[in-house]
Amino acid sequence: MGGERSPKKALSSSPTLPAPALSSYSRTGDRQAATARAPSRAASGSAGIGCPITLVLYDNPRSSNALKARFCLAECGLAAELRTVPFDQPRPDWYLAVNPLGGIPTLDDGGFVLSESNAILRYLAVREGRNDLYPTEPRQRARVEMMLDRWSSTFRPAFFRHEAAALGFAPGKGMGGAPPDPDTAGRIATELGPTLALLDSIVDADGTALGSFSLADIAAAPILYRTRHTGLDLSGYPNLERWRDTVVSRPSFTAADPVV
Ligand SMILES: N[C@@H](CCC(=O)N[C@@H](CS)C(=O)NCC(=O)O)C(=O)O
Repeated sequence: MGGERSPKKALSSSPTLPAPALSSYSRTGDRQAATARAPSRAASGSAGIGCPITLVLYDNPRSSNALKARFCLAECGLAAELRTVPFDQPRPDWYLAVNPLGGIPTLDDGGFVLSESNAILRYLAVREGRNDLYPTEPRQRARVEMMLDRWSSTFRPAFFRHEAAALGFAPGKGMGGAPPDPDTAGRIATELGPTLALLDSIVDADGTALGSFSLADIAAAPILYRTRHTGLDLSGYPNLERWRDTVVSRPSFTAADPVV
């Protein structure tokens, strides 16, 4: 909790790709301050010799949707500058100029600006030719799409109810922005039983959503990770618990600097 992270953390490598080099650009959310405080590596626009940074992620350490994007960047071995957008509402004008809807995250790839975290995941996978994450074969791709949609429409909102009570959510402040309410969290955990059982019944038994690691796992990982901090007990749901433990154990997830 608390959203603290190293401003210039060297991130560990993904299993199959060179070390990603995400670097925090600023936590102020103010462009001028960001420029003034940018770590030299980010300010020089370079992730290393011969490896220029072209990607900018408008980010917040405590945003689960931004963590999805950071996880995907790390999984793809991509370097990016991270520019912190404050949770406070209304969003600053400089960010509304980037994303008029104000949601976090947004990716800027050399002037191509893209918001909506799932769109960012799809774009990065296609950009990097990661057919393992986002298959080109129509039926395999459709299964990933189905899981992404199911997650967004059914399961993520269910988990959110519990997170909001357990961690204390305030609109415009995010998780941790309000006092936790353990009694309500306990009641909601009980209510979530059938939904957790349903999710347990549809995810693969191998520790991934669909039988091999894909964008569906990247999209769910931040919320699965949060259950380790909210006290939501998954021990009665073996596939779900294995899914969480497998996905959040990936080096690329650690490299994405998860913050609850
Ligand atoms: N559909 C958008 C949602 C973006 C979104 O709502 N992000 C959160 C942070 S995780 C946010 O900006 N919340 C507003 C707030 O908490 O003030 C996406 O997937 O990128």
